[in-house]
Amino acid sequence: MKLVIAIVHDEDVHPLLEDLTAKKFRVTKLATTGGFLKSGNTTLLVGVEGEYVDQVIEIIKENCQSREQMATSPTPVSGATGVFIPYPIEVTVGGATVFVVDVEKYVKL
Ligand code: 2BA
Repeated sequence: MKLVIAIVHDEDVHPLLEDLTAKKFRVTKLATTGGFLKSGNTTLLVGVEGEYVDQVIEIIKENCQSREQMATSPTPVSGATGVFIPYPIEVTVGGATVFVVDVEKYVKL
């Protein structure tokens, strides 16, 4: 068995969950926060047999778009006055960040 861990944009979650559950995949949704932007995103856990991993990734791909998002630079630049001025930067977030890991044991009690 494999565990697909997908970090996705909050705006993509609803249709993605609909699609996964309609195809009978079991999903757990976690509210998470990206370390770089420090804004909310969503992490989905999907436990599946190995043969279904590609299908899950395909469904994630179909439902998740990449977006341009503004952030404040984590390393402010120093101006001529020596004052540190944070400046806005644009980053491309997603479609999705996906990890696939082996599940050593799966038990339902
Ligand atoms: P964040 O850490 O908030 O990152 C948001 C976006 O900022 C990233 O989009 C990337 O475009 C940019 N970014 C991140 N770290 C950067 C850095 N050190 N320098 C310049 N730009 C940087 P994505 O790559 O699509 O990642 C979206 C979210 O997925 C991340 O949110 C994070 O929550 C998660 N993620 C991505 N890669 C990960 C990894 N290797 N391990 C754990 N979580 C990861």
